[in-house]
Amino acid sequence: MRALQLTRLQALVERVYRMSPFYRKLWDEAGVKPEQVKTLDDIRRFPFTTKDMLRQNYPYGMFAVPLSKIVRLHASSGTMGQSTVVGYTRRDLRIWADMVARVAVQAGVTRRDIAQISFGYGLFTGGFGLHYGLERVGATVLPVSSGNTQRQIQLMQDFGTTVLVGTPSYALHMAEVAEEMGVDTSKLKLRLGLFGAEPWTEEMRSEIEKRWHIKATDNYGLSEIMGPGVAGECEYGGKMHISEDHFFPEVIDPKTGESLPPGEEGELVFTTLTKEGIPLVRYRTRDISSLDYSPCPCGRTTVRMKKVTGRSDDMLIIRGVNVFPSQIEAVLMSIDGVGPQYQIIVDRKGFMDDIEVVVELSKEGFTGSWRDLEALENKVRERLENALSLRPRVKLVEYMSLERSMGKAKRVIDKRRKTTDN
Ligand code: DLL
Repeated sequence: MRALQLTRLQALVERVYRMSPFYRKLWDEAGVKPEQVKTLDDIRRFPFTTKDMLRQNYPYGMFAVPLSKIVRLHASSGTMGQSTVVGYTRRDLRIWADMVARVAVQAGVTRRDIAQISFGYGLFTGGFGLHYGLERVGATVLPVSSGNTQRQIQLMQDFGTTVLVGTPSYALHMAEVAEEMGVDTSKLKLRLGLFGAEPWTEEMRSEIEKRWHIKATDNYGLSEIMGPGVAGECEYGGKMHISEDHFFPEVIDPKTGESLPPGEEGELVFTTLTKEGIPLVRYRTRDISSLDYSPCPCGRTTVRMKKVTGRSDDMLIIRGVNVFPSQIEAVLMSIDGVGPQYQIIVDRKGFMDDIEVVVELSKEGFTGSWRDLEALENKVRERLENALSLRPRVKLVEYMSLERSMGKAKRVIDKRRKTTDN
């Protein structure tokens, strides 16, 4: 693997230097040359690539092939500022499908499966990415896209869907709708879920598994690097195997940029070893994870990454305390009576940061007694206070009153910032 990565890395930096005016300028200014890559560690001499650089070069400034060689464009999702555009050559698309196929097979998909894709089809990479990868496996693909939830559940019953593919938050919403429709989820053929595109906690995984009677697996990717297909869990779960023959991973200290040793948590950085359309060298993902090179019981030898619990930039700093939305989610999911739907609203009152957690009662959560409601609210507040070292305001709201998302859930509203970016 190391030898393969080095050969690919050397070819990559040489090609990028030749074909990309952006990288030539960046590397000339940093005083680095492709010939300096003699070992894998030499990659550390090269400057990082950031999302801002992609934005500044919108739309095609980072492409390393002429547009005539690009056969597909996608764009990053969820940004309120300038979005970023990615282009794929025919070869990029073939490798992409192979990489998503790996993720699917690792999770347990076979050609006998019927896979319902509930990711949006469009500029977002989720729908098309999973689509071609699952076809590559030979599974029967049901390209439903996101939305129209009742119909999704109808199709699931009619066609005998065995694998559900989408965001974890949408999977949970679909379960609620199934329940409302009176569908007994234990009677469905569904057995496996491939979920990704947003952070989710172990508690949320258990909830999805319980409600759908399936095994829920995690997979990770980002449009800039390719889309889905960068990493995914195997049958042992927990950590995700990275396809490191195509995506070379590093973990750095997000503050200093220093490389961190295996096992230490920091920001994930990827170099695309084989990509043609828009190759990236040392792309900073902002995602927080760590790398594990120890052998996996499944027998695959690729490095594994820890589940991404947050981004270095979704960390909220509230009155000086660092808070990750995932910490709040874990607390809420551990309390009976409140559901998995919540929102975190951060604002500034005068000079003070103010945090409010709005959480929905579960269907059975409202007993009809105000006293019970008050007790539940106090319990939520106390548990959050213990977990966060911070006293948030808590507001319980009616079951089904918060807006559901069909794609990535929007959990945080930070009114202190002008724009948000995920
Ligand atoms: O979300 C690609 C994708 C689609 C991955 C479908 C998996 C399944 P973007 O829209 O560019 O691409 O968003 C990428 O989403 O940097 C992470 O912050 C977050 N993310 C993606 N997968 C996971 C995951 C797609 N499994 C950004 N866990 C990334 C946590 C994830 N966060």
